[in-house]
Amino acid sequence: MSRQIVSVVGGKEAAAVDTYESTNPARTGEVVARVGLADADTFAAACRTAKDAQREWAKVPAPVRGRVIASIGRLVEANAERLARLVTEEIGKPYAESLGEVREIVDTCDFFLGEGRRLYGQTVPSEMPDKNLFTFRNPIGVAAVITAGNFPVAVPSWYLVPALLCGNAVVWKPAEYAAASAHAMFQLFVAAGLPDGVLNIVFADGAETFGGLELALGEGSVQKVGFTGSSEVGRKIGELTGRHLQSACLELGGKNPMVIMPDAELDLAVEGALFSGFGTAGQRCTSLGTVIVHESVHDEFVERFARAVRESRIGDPAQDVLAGPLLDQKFADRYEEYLTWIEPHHKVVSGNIGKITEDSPHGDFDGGQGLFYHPVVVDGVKATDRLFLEETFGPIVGVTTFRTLDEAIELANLPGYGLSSSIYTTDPKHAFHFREGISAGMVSVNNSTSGAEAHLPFGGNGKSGNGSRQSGMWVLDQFTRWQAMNWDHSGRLQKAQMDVAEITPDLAFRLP
Ligand code: UN1
Repeated sequence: MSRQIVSVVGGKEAAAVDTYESTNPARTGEVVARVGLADADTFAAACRTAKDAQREWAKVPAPVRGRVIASIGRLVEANAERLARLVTEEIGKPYAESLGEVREIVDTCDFFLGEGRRLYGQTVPSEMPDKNLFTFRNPIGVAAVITAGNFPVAVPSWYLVPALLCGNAVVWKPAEYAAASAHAMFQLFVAAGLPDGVLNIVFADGAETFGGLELALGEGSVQKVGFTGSSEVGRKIGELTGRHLQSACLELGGKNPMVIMPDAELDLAVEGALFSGFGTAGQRCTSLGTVIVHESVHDEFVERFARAVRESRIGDPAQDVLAGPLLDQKFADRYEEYLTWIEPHHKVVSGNIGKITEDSPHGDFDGGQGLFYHPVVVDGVKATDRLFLEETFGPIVGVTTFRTLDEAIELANLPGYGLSSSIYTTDPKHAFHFREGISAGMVSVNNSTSGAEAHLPFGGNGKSGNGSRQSGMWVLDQFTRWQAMNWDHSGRLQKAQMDVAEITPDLAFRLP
């Protein structure tokens, strides 16, 4: 029996105007949840409810809010297998990865529960006597969080946990094709004791969400937007928030490069390329885009990489497989379009392309009733190719060559994204030279492009984001605003810059 779920605003179920069926991409006939979709007015109303609830939530002492975060972590841990099974069922992520994803929520809670007892401000010396300066971190108000479904619970937790800890209220709009996983996580957060209205979940399509956000920004009931999704939508959200003098935390696409130096350990590089290219069926924003391999090791690398890809296990995500299906039909359709970017000068070295079927199996797997696709390695990619320049969300990796490290760095930066990157080398000089030159927010050395840890800054530059960073202490600047306070206890009006003591130096002094 499939679940029926609807938006929850202020602790109450909200009206739906449409229904969406979230299906299991490994067996597309199976409905995981029937999701009631709300309209723009409901989204805006949720933001007003959040605004009211936020006032009281901000008064709860931060250490007490930290205890709520601790409880969320415990609840998620106690429900880890259930939640991970649901993620696997709904978006087809291999179970081991789903468990890792759930682990990432717990890691995030572990980090922020202590922040409740820090949220440090500063004491700062004044330029005048008998005057004290302080800084305080204030909550921003209401955060509207709009997330993708490839990480249906971990990535939302990067926004939700610090936002709530800092004393904000949240309206969360998850991807509809991952609605059941999101709803389950929402229930765990609420069970930790969050007062009604502090966290609200609204299911809506893109157009209604955008309309609702526009209304809410106009009414002054949203002070921050957290968005994870495509560069195209990110641009629109950035424009909208900018028009209302608010800021967005944008985590967008990637065309993540992996540079392989002639001194690299090739087997390690192959393992890294396999996981970051085809783990999660290539559907991470940190997934590998293009391998940029030194021309002297190109043939050897491509041969080993292609073999590893051909021998990889694809299939039922409940089993021990490298990759399951694509997230949803919408993603499969888009991925099929990327396959049309393969041109006559390219060489597909991995075998078949397209959907895995009885007539086109991957090993002994015939794809069953699911959205399973062949992993594709395209050699001979040129810097002017669409395949090289644009994100191709899904299981396809390009390969190109270089002569000098500077040339490799130029190629790596060329598409204009800047989320993640990787270099395989045994020479520290190369690693640091690469780090300095690469435009990405994240750099891996002898590791895949994906798999960032939950307490490092996560985020991109260029087409990958607006420079905002999630995770760790860095995200605090997204969910708080600094307030500066000065307190003069001299009993007189001391004017800054004017009533300041001066000590006169002898600037003409020189050593004999
Ligand atoms: C994403 O795909 O939006 O580093 C995030 C990684 C994961 C997060 C990916 N921890 O690959």
